[in-house]
Amino acid sequence: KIVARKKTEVAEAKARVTIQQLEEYPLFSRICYSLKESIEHPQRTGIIAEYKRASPSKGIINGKSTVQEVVQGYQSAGASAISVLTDQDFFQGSLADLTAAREVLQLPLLRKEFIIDKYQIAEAKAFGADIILLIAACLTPAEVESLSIYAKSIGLNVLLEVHNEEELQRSIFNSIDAIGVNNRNLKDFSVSLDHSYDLVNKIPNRFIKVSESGISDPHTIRDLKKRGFQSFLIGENFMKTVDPGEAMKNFVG
Ligand code: IGP
Repeated sequence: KIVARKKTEVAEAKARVTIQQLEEYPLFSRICYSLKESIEHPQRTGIIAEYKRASPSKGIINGKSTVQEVVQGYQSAGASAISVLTDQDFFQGSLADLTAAREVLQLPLLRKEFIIDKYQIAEAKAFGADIILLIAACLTPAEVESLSIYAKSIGLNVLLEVHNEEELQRSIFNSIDAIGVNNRNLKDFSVSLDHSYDLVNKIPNRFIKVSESGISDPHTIRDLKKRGFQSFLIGENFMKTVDPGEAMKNFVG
């Protein structure tokens, strides 16, 4: 269903602004930050901190904190990268949020979106992203390959998201930089860290390994690190507080 909705959204967006026009946007020609370099930076935490106003499972998580105040807080708490949801219907996000985040960040910025078309990748670059997400569950292997090759050709970093071994094995290409294991099942929203624990040793070491979703205590991060993850995508645990940046400071401190 989400794929059908995104196809409609992309068709409508293309009718307003063409891909050739996106390529002329000032941000389209910026040089992207490297996700790998930022994750290896010794003063940073490996955390990809997410700005998430709402979600399909929780409804409104934080309707008050603005994107700029939150991402600045995350940046000063030692985030290695920032994730901003751009999906409107499920997450109340937008491309305007992405650009607002870009304005105040000196860190790699992920466009968190259900990407099914090259057009959304051009948009990601034009609105200030450094990283795109490709969700294996929504894409054929041929699509993962062609979309990741296009993203690399315009200088973006590519994060592939998988939820099980079958998705992982069919979706590995050299045009991918990082592989994230989503601990949340996108069909029933149940969360289990076992997905990360089961898959970490099946991901080749040339990829940055990211554990995504449902991380709510520092002990879990230490455990995931021991088992081979370099990065941790965290949203709700910070966003559900009145001051997400402060919550991250306390979490890492
Ligand atoms: C963050 P959490 O449980 O910390 O809020 O999870 C992030 O992993 C989650 O938002 C996410 C997501 C996605 C959202 C992971 N993959 C794909 C939308 C689409």
